[in-house]
Amino acid sequence: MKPITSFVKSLCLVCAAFLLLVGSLCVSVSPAAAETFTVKMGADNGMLAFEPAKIAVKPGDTVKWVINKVPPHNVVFDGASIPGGDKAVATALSHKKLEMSPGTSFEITIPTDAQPGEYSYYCEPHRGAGMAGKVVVGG
Ligand SMILES: [Cu+2]
Repeated sequence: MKPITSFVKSLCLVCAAFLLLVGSLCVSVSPAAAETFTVKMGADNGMLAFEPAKIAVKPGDTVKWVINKVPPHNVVFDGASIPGGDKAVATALSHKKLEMSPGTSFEITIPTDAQPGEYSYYCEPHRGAGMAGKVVVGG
């Protein structure tokens, strides 16, 4: 009986080691969790600007725009200023509604199939004042 018992014991050890290995592989292979980036609308010093004006994201990440100073603001992408030039994509990324109250926020998730490149946007009422930003989508 003894040899069988030790065989079972070593089999259990092999199983445990295998499970540990599989577990650690799963952890290292899983993709990085999607992140949320916050962009203030209206700089702290009252300038008509997005802060930060340029952010780097990955497909699946979310951008959260928050009204900070000198509202109203909105976020408009147009077909001519995004990779691929697809108007429907630009419209889906935009938040055309003017937001008035400091603290109000809205979020836009970058589609997982978004083309990499620079997505330029602007604030409609303050476009003339140069209130514009960029979301740079990495591959
Ligand atoms: Cu604005």
